[in-house]
Amino acid sequence: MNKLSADQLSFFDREGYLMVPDVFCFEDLVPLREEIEAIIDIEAQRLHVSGKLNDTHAGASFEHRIGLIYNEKPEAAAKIIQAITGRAGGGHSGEGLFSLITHPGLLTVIESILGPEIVGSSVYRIRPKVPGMPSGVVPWHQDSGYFHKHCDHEMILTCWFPLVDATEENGCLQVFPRTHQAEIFRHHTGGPGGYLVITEDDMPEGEAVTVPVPLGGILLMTNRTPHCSTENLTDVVRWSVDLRYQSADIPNNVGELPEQFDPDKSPYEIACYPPEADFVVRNPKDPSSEVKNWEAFNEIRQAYEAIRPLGPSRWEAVGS
Ligand SMILES: O=C(O)CCC(=O)C(=O)O
Repeated sequence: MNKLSADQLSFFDREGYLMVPDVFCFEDLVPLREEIEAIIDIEAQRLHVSGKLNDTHAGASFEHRIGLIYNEKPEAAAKIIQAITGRAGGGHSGEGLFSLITHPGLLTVIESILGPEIVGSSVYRIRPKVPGMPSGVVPWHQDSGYFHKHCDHEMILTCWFPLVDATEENGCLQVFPRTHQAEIFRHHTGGPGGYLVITEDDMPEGEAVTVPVPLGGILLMTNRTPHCSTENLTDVVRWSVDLRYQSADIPNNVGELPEQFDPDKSPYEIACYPPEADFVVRNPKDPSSEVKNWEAFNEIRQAYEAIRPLGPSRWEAVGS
């Protein structure tokens, strides 16, 4: 994979987003798909044995299985999804995911925007948008709404990619272009699905753009690009991953254990999102600082899964 071209970079700077096709080949995505399938299988069997699920839909494809389970028993599907996403969304730290986070072609694209010293930013998510499941629909927000205010003017690059083709029909993302140079819009807690939301009154004027992403492609966005995702109107589960990267000089918790978190430090020394672990993925100046293997990545992520430092709390509830 090449670096982004001058045209791609100027599109990203102007619009606040960029879709890049063919970053991954299908084989790159297979290990993560298989990891997810294995968790679904174990959890479905467990629920079946305890009488909480009649049919494990063992023969169904990756694209359909959790949707079929949801149709039969929504609570069983929710339990299985939690086994994949963990306590708060970023709990999976398998080798297949690590190989995508550190994929050399992807990091070359990321480097075009952030420079050569790249930190894997703490918030990543694996999302199944199951047809009919309300929590799959994510309302308008800027990712910075979730981060500490002192990081509002830093660049935390979101890299969103699907594990199946993401189309308008199955609920790909919509972005609000050319608004990422503005301040953070007001958000509220308790939006649809329990997410943060920019309510209609606080949304900027203009037109949203729907961004389908074919399998293998990625959607890049800034942390100040408003975006949302719409309902899945198909019978295919729109599995996706959103990763984030930042340059090494932005506040982070690299090298800090969760029990060492000190909320009284000067704000600029506190990571943009303290509850989960940041980790170095590329640093040509100091290669020894990179998280080189999956075991080290897994260890640091699971330490934060066990003990989650306090996160930002900067918005009021909807209706308050
Ligand atoms: O995948 C989705 O539906 C929403 C993703 C999103 O909002 C994000 O990556 O910040």
